[in-house]
Amino acid sequence: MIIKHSEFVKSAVNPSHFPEPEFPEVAFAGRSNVGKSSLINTIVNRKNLVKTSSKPGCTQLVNFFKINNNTFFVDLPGYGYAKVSKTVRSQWGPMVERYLSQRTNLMGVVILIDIRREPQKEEFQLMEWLTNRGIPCLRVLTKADKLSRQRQINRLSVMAKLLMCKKEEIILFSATSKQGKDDILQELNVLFNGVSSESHI
Ligand SMILES: Nc1nc2c(ncn2[C@@H]2O[C@H](COP(=O)(O)OP(=O)(O)OP(=O)(O)O)[C@@H](O)[C@H]2O)c(=O)[nH]1
Ligand SMILES: [Mg+2]
Repeated sequence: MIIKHSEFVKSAVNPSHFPEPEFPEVAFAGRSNVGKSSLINTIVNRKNLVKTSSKPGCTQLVNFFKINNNTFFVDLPGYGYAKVSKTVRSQWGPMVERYLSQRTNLMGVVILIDIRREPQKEEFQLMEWLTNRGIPCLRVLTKADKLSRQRQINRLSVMAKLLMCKKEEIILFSATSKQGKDDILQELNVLFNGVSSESHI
């Protein structure tokens, strides 16, 4: 997928405020501070399309972006951040679940996990929930630049075992070095079109 145009559409909490599902859509999910907003900025080649922050809990609403005037990206608020207020925390689950269960145009979910952390129950629950509904997911390990190449490869093996998938099904990514950017764009193409841009057929 080549991204030529990206624009913010709106932020919303309730499905009644979501934009019409007129285009296929991919959502980005993961723990607070894992780098969801930074990943979106990297793949759309913009520094500040999405607001990022070193403080967790930056994105608290479901944010919609229109890409190439024919698809949507959705930046979901991060989970697992203890310091946001109880009200915000108790709203997270229902807000994200409402989003995931009601978007008829959802083609897939990119699940981001910090390369240095173990996957937690939220990631396993999300993956199981998606599998049960037949929604494909793309697994991305973020902040790869924090580890040497050798340690990245070691973590990839460990994570593949923990996530019960092949190493080839996990993308190593860094918003700082842009490592893995092209792999993500290629896999997004698969999610949106159901075909690989590098099909060998
Ligand atoms: N070194 C490094 N830092 C990163 C990378 N990606 C994100 N960060 C930093 O991690 C912090 C959080 O990034 P965000 O993109 O705001 O994270 P988020 O997942 O959107 O967080 P919430 O909106 O709170 O859920 C920021 O300080 C980023 O600069 C990366 O690939 N490498
Ligand atoms: Mg964010």
